[in-house]
Formats: sequence, structure tokens, C-alpha cells
Amino acid sequence: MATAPYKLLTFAMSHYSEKIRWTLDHANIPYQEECLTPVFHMGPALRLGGRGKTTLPVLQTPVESVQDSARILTWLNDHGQITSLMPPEHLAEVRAVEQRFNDIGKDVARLLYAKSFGKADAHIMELWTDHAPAWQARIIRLAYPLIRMGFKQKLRINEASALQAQARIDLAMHWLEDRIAHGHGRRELVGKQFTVADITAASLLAPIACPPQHPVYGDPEYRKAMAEATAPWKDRPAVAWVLATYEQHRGTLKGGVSW
Ligand SMILES: N[C@@H](CCC(=O)N[C@@H](CS)C(=O)NCC(=O)O)C(=O)O
Repeated sequence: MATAPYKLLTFAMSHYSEKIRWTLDHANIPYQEECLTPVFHMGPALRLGGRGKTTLPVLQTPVESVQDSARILTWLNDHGQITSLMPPEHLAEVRAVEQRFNDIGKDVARLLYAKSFGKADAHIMELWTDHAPAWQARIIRLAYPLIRMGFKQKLRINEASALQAQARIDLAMHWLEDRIAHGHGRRELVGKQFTVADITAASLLAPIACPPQHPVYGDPEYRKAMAEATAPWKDRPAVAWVLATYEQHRGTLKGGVSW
């Protein structure tokens, strides 16, 4: 079997990873996804990213490896791969909307972990180990309390930061709702076509909206585990927009991962 020219390193449950996964799927760019295990991702992310950062996603291309979802979009666009998703006449606005939703990514993670650590640990452990080799899964399970503590520190998770995260997510949702309300019936956030602005907004809010098309957030177990965190937004038009966008545009996951 021919190997795909691109390899996408992700966490299964990462919303920034979903943004790139969706972009590649939508643009029909052949790729192989590899879901890494938290903690064990650091080596590959540091080595391939070459920027002293440990974040995923990282896209390995035939030319070079690119870390960071915004930089990956720039690379794909510069190489002529996603022109219809980044229309030149709207590029500045598309990127501004992308940035707006990138900026709440950490808040979404912070809030979900703040509300589920200590309450849904069994499910979180499962999410972290679902695609892991047996030896890694064993270590994660044994070290879970320590890793959880590390996450809490890294994401600065506490009562006050969770409240602040909730307020910032709320603001982004209000912006989205205002945008749709003034869109004269159009659901696209920029111009008249589907762009990475829509993909970014929908992906970054997906852990809250829980669209059934998403392999992690669509799982009833995930919804149950995150119910307390997601409850305040259940009936919001922004959440309805995310669900409708997934239904209309998400399509098949083509990275070859068995979910
Ligand atoms: N600015 C980055 C943020 C990515 C990010 O925060 N990824 C999280 C997962 S959602 C991550 O890799 N966390 C683990 C780490 O930082 O080591 C992007 O857009 O790709």
C-alpha cells in the first residue's frame, strides 16, 4: 500500500489537532494520523517541532515538519494545498477569526479538566490511553495522579482560572452568535464560503458542543464525563452552530486511525 505523503501527530482528544485533521480531510490531502499518548508525546514534539515546544499537532510533510496549528495552515496555504479554505480575498479576516478561537483553546481545556478531574478520572485515563501501546498505557495508569497534578500546574487550573475561562469562552460564543445573527442567513463566518475560520471555531468549541461526528466528543461516555462543564452552554445558538457545521461539513475522517 502506498504511504501517505503527510503524517499528522495528534492527541485523539485535542481540539487543535481536530482543526488540522478536519482541514486535511476537507481538502482531500492524503495523510496518516498518529495519536500520541500524553507525556510520551514530548520527545517527538520537541524533536520534530524544533522550537523548544511540546505541543501537538505536528504535521510531517515530505519537505519538513511543522508544529502549531496556525503555522501548519500557513504552510499548507503557502504550498497551494488549501486555497479554497483560505480565500486570498478574505485571508486577513479568516486569520483574525482563526486567532480569536485559537485564543480560547486553553480556556476550553482548562475548564473541562477543572470540572472533570477528581470526578471523571476513569474516563480521562481512558482518553489518554486509548491509542497507547500497552506499556505506555500501564505507566499512564500508574502515574495518573502525578500526571494530573502536572496538568493542573501547567494549565493553572483552579477555581478562579476556571471562572475566567468560562467568561472568555462565553465572550467568544457571543461574538459568534452576533456574527451569525448579522450574516443574512449565511452560516459561514467569513465571506460566502466555508473556510478555516469555520473549521477553527467549530473545532475549538467542539469539546463543549459534543458533535456526534467527532470520535471522542461524540461518545456518550465523554458527554457524561463533561456534563457539568458543558451544561451552561447547552442551549446556546453558538453550540447549535457548531453542531450544524459538523453535520454539514465534517465528513469522513481519512487519517486511518481506528476509533
Ligand atoms: N498553539 C498551539 C496549541 C496546541 C496545544 O495547546 N496543544 C495541546 C493539546 S490540545 C498540547 O499539545 N498540549 C501538550 C503540551 O503542551 O505538551 C496550536 O495551535 O497548535
